[in-house]
Amino acid sequence: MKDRSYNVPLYLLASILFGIKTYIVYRFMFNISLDNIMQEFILFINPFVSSFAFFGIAVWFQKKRQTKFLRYFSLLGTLILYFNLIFYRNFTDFLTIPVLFQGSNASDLGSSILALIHLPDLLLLADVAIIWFLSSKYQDTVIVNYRRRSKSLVLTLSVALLLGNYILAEIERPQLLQRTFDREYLVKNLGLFNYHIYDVVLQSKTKAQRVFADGNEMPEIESYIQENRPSKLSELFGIAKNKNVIFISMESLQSFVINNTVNGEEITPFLNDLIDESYYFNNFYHQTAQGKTSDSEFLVENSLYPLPSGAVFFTNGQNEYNATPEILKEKGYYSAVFHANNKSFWNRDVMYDNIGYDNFFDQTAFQITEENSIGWGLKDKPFFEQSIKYLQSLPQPFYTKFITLTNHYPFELGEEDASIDPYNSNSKTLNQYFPTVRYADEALKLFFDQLKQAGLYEDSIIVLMGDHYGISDFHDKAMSMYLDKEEITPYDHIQLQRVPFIVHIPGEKGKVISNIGGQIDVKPTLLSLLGVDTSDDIAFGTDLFADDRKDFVALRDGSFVSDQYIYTKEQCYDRETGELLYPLSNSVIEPDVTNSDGEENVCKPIKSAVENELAYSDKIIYGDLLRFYNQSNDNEE
Ligand code: GP9
Ligand code: MN
Repeated sequence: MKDRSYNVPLYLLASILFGIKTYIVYRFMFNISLDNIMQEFILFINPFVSSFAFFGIAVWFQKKRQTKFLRYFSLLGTLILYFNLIFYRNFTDFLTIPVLFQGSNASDLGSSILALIHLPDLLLLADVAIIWFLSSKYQDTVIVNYRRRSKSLVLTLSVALLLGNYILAEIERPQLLQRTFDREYLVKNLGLFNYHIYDVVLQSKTKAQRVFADGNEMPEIESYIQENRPSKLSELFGIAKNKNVIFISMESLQSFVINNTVNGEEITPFLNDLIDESYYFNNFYHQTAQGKTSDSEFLVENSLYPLPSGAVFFTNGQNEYNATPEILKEKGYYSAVFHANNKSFWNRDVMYDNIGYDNFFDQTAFQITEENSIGWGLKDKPFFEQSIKYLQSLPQPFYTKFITLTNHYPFELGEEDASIDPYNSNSKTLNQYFPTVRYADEALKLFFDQLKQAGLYEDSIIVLMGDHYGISDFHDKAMSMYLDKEEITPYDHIQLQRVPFIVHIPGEKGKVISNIGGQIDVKPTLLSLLGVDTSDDIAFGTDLFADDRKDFVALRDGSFVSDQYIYTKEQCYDRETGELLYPLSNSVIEPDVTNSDGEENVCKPIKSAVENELAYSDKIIYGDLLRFYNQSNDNEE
């Protein structure tokens, strides 16, 4: 006999049960960090939003199909959730399409899989059992047969909820989808299932571009690179042969703070002293785009440009590369990265593995407590302190990269760590930037001392680089006040994209070098110091110490700096004086015609060269072209 009193629509019940279950898994089985109430709220709603959207589809089917749909979708959803959980228990990360189909991670699971399955996990099937039970016992009452209007209403509601969820997520993390910071962010803001859909779309796009590439573009690119190579090795070639490399990526450090003061206090006393005993490049530009730190890493390791949008670490983290750690491995180097953040941030775990890093000391390698962290996590001083023991234990020679974190927007610092006062302007961001920069400077000083104590200093070269800007255009007014300028012009904006690049070779005097350069040049520069022949390398940068270098630095948005000019926003400036050369300020003329004095636009030829170079680099990445190049190289051997 059918019990007519039980008539909750099954699709609704399924959404709620599945929502609750997903929330429990998110909150208590995954280890998702929640920094504020808004994040808690989003994490709470998204399981329900996505399960309603999926199970809501059921209303469009007739009885039999609807029953099947609800049964099998709750089972499938549970399996997806569960596979992620098992994967997460081992890797503290979420599944991605490449991991499933080609990655090595998933296969590593094999042996340990039994240990990752826990008996209480069976409870995760509870709602599936309920759905199956109700759908067979009360099929007539729980399966809905809506009119078209109600069906559309369910659909409209689903879309509205998804949209609402997305808007909240965007508020919490602007450009969440374009930038793809971190799988954890995507999961916590959009939910696991929406994350998987996003991942599938992203991966198919990448795949499609790759499929149509066959490598016949390579010879042209190769000859372009050969033509632009300096004809002679630099005088410093091999000066640091077989030395350890300690590369320090300085979060948000811009050049304008170097040898500068705030409220009458020196901002970076340690760096200012260090520069006197190092090679310091004061016209060195960052070339990053949306992938921020990861873009700077990409430039440094590969001497290729990051992508105009998205983070190449994410979109093309599985490409074939010929990165510095791989090259140095052949020379007997051991390589490691130190960074006290979630290893999946910027897809670093996947990318590092792919480009040959032997070890990644991520946040799990560090003792992180409430006291020793601020803002994004572990403070720089304890970060360096805790790293030393690991560094000492590495086989030598080593190639290591340290990525600092404290000087990150919003530049928070406890009173006990602030040695100088904030600036005083309408921008809290700029005001707080100075004390955090100083903190980072002090952390470096400590690190150098510890390197010396540990006996690691003498045999190493230490390279420091700012990863990207810290103060965006948004703070131009405060910035112009600080720099004592009337306004920040587009020319000033480009000049503010300079970041410090310091090569410290113990025992060498060094000097200030004012030639222009950029992050793209780090790989050839470093390899040349280490005495590694790079004449076959597909790299767009050149050794910063070489004489006849290519005379422009391309920024990722197509702006450029050349020996003589700075070009940005269709305007061409004299690099030294900042004078606007073209177009004249009162006329809006297309940049490829002459100015009102009939003079040829001096920036135009360089502009085409820059566009051409960026396009070559993008082609390599989108088409994964190095898989053809590296292959043909290997075959020749
Ligand atoms: C995160 C750190 C900061 O791990 O590298 O990233 P950013 O926001 O600067 O790219
Ligand atoms: Mn950064």
